[in-house]
Amino acid sequence: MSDSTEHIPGAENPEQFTGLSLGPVQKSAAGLPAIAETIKQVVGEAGISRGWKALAHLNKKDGYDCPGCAWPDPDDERSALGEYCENGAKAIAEEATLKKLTPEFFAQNSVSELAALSDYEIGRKGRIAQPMFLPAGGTHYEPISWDEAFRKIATALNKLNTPDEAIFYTSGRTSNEAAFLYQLFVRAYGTNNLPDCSNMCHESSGVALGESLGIGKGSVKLEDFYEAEVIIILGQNPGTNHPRMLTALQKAKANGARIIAVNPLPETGLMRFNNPQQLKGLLGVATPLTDIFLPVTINGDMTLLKAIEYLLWQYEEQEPGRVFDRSFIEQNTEGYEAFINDLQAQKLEHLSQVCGISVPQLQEVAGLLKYKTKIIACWAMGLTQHTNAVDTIKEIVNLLLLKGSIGKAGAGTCPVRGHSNVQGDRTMGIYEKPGQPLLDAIARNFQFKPPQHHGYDVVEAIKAMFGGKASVFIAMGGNFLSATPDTNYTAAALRKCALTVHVSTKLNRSHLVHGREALILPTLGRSDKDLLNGEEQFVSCENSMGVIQLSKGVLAPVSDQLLSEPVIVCRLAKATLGERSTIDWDKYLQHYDLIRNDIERTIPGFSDYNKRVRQPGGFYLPNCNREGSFNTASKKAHFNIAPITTIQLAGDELLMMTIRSHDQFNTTIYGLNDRYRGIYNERRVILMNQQDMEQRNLEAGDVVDIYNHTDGVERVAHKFLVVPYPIPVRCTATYFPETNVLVPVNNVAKKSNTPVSKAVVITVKRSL
Ligand SMILES: Nc1nc2c(c(=O)[nH]1)N[C@H]1C(S)=C(S)[C@@H](COP(=O)(O)OP(=O)(O)OC[C@H]3O[C@@H](n4cnc5c(=O)[nH]c(N)nc54)[C@H](O)[C@@H]3O)O[C@H]1N2
Ligand SMILES: Nc1nc2c(c(=O)[nH]1)N[C@H]1C(S)=C(S)[C@@H](COP(=O)(O)OP(=O)(O)OC[C@H]3O[C@@H](n4cnc5c(=O)[nH]c(N)nc54)[C@H](O)[C@@H]3O)O[C@H]1N2
Ligand SMILES: [Mo]
Repeated sequence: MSDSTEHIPGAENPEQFTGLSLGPVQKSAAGLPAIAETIKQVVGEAGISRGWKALAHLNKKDGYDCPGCAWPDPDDERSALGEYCENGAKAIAEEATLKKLTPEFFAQNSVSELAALSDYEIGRKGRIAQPMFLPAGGTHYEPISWDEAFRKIATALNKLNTPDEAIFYTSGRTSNEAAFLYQLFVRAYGTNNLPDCSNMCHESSGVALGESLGIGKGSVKLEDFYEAEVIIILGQNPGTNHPRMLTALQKAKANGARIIAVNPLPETGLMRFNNPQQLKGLLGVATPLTDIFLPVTINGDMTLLKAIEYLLWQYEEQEPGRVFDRSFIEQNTEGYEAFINDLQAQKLEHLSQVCGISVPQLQEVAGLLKYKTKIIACWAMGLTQHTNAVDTIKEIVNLLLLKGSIGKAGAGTCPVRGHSNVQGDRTMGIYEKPGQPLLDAIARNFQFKPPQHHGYDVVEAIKAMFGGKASVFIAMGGNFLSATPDTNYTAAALRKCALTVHVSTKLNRSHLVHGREALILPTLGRSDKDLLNGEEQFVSCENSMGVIQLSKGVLAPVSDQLLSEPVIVCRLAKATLGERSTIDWDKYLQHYDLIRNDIERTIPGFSDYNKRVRQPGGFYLPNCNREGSFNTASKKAHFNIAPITTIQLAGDELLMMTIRSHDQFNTTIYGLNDRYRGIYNERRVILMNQQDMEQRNLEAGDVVDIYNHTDGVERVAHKFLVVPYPIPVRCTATYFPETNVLVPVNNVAKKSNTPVSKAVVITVKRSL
């Protein structure tokens, strides 16, 4: 047994705090501090000339796609100052760093020593610079050649009783080209076990939109923001997680749009914005953004939406045909009558109580929406990571359908995606439940019969490993251990594997909580120059609004040992499938254009891929909703009727949402500050309402342990500092991933199977 297996997996049981200091919640987002932070981060990690080069090419039409979020770039003019934001720059700094992990580093630091570091410290160590192998029983990773690494994986895969005993995870940074080859290899090998980060992210959106509207993607384009009359933002913190969205919101406001924000927290970025790319913003003149802020209770959104619909229906009764878009409803939808019958039976007072928004405030919202027809609804993790997430998102659709707000300019659905190519990976077939058209296209084009039965999603994959049904785990990026729920359970699951393999840019905790043997395969990041046979290559990505764009790295890789993701997949496929492969992997190793040719033949919407992807700004994929049609079985959009569900809290229980601070990208921790929320130099905090603190005799800075007891299992996150915060009563917030140890693996959203990371039932106790 390696000594690392004695370690508890997370940074969840620290010996000491880093030194919390509290300041005021910031009044506006971005401005000069954001620029200062950008420069500090990038120059600090990459040096001046490399850092400047990295920033100069970020999100330019001939540059590379930001590895930060999936927010789109403007189709027309791109800012001369650069189409990036503070947090995009942090993502670049993280990747462009000149620090690297040499074999000496791994020789000096045992796995268990590294596991004792915090996530922040682990990330600071630098880029992985050569393939590394941890032998069974070993205490230190050792260098290994690429050929030997591929041979080991191939041997492990070919030894399994069935291909379904292997799991192939994908995070959302993987390019279209790499993702397409990866799913092709996995299916040729014989399984659909392709869980991805989407399972924990916007899966609920995909399911809800697919069932209601016939396409699992959003319908709006960036330009729609500039024409919208009302923009509703639910469960999303754009100031931190999609900062360039603030520019779009600012422009929308200038054109007369009104903004409604629905969030338990008064997130700074939703309130006011100092555009750092405008002189006014630099001088500190902020644009107010939100017109109506609704501090909904955690998981109160569906009730809130129903209350708004109820009021709109009352207005419609008073002025028939003026509030609802009757002709849109008649032509394009089904289920309206039944929906209205159900709505009529609701009690406004009750709805108001459940969602925590007063009747007058609800009336204000309904009054604003009454005669408006161009409405955009945006949402992210605050809606998707709940038990009733799919129904809540369908409730958004209900509202938009009533108003005829889908398929016209200035209106529509806008699930704001997370990872920069998470949407593209799905388009390329990274999906454990592939549709028949994809499987048929693969069979036709590649002369093998792909497996037809569904594979494991993330939660099923964890359980399969735990239960001994899967024993080889391969990850194309990401940090599975830290991103998934129930950290201790997941750790036990990974440790039962015979082999865990990570294709990674940076060291993370998933390398340190491993199978009997483990491999780390270093890969090029988005900003790295990718040379194949002496020729520079580019890859392509799909942003949140369905635009396919090329991405070409510009920086010299930190080591000549890094391989690109497409090359890694090809070599792994050759090693594993050998003679039995019907796919010409060597072809793809000549030029990525040849991968794109095969994508074009297999995936709809990519005609003339190689030509169109080279056009400045790329091209839009087809989107039926945008074009005013609905690809459901009946060709109509569906009204959905769902019951109001409330989470019953016993005596001293509270609800906890796990959220992102301003200084992190998912499990990558850039720093210890959450500037906008006024929380500095500490991540182990729990944000609580003053009233809940008083009831428990707690004061700011007191140390508590946090418990969850779902399914009779005691889960504890030790030692968190109490921070009083404007958050609804009985609601609390902590940072992901420190509290993933509390998220029960069995508590998942209905239909999408997404872990419920935003409504964890907890109790807090003063730490002894
Ligand atoms: N800088 C940076 N950018 C990122 C990321 C990052 O970590 N850092 N992550 C990327 C990824 S993968 C994703 S998915 C996105 C995530 O982007 P977000 O979804 O904005 O991320 P979260 O921090 O999870 O924030 C959820 C928001 O929902 C609110 N919320 C929580 N529960 C509820 C609820 O029940 N109802 C309502 N109405 N609101 C609720 C929280 O207060 C918070 O403001 O960002 C992407 N971009
Ligand atoms: N409690 C709680 N849990 C959550 C969430 C939450 O809100 N609350 N959010 C969920 C969401 S929305 C998501 S998307 C998941 C994220 O889950 P993941 O995508 O698995 O996690 P990340 O932290 O984004 O992965 C970071 C790692 O990816 C690797 N990496 C970075 N760039 C590249 C690259 O270009 N190529 C390769 N091969 N590797 C790269 C680096 O080694 C880095 O350590 O977490 C989910 N987990
Ligand atoms: Mo995400």
